[in-house]
Amino acid sequence: MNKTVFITGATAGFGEACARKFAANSYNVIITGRRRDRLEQLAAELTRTFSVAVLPLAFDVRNREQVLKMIGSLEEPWKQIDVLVNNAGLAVGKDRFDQASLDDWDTMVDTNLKGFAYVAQAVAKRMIPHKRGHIINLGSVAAKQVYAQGNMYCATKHAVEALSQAMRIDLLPYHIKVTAIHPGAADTEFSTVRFKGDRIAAEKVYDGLIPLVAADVAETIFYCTTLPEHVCINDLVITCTQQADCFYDHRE
Ligand code: NDP
Ligand code: 8X3
Repeated sequence: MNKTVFITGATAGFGEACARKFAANSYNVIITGRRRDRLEQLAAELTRTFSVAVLPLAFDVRNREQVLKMIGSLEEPWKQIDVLVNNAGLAVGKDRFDQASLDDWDTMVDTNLKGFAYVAQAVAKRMIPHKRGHIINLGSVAAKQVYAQGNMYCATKHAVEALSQAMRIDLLPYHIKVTAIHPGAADTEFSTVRFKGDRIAAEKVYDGLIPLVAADVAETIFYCTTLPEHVCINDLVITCTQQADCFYDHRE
């Protein structure tokens, strides 16, 4: 029987690439995000290309009731989730601490921290009765270091790091693996969202770099799910070869 993966943020970037990678490897996929049209297009493509079952679910991870309803009401054959890719997230703005918008901060906390935790808990509850499962959380190099004007984004990603450790400890009795993946600069819609549609500012982030692309991160995430039952990659940092961490890169 095919396994099932539940992916948040599947309308773009890492989540979309994960949907393709897992479907190509015969997983049935639950794809989620707010943009319903993109979910429907992707669902049609995956069904056609890979002959797997696909369930598109449009919801906002910030809405606790929606998260609980969507995940709590899954029926056969979607009830048993083998892998969660807990990926939906964003940076909004890149401003000094004293100048940053409180609305931007709220959006990041509500999405990257609270929404992230709501989804993880709801899916963990589905995994617990089966005493198996794999939760893959998207952190960032910003979970490891704090850079100038990264304030609240870095704080939410440090929280992802902390909550990944917390999940790993508390879910030990249920044989649930918890992997935190921490990418560096990756060319997705991330920077366009961060700079609120300013394409020039977004493109500057990758100037002189051959950055990661979404498929690189999806390959790595998928690899983590292929290890034997008794082996878990707990924490993994992945950057492009020209980037060492948040502070050092070599642009040509
Ligand atoms: P993208 O902007 O390309 O994709 C983000 C995804 O998150 C979209 O599918 C979006 O869907 C979804 N999303 C955002 N807000 C919500 C919400 N409130 N409810 C539901 N879904 C939401 O970014 P990436 O793929 O690059 O980023 C994915 C994750 O990886 C994020 O957590 C990000 O912080 C992290 N990351 C990114 C890096 C990068 O350089 N790109 C590096 C390190 C980590 P929709 O808008 O349809 O809701
Ligand atoms: C995204 C990577 O360096 O912009 O998490 O924070 S960075």
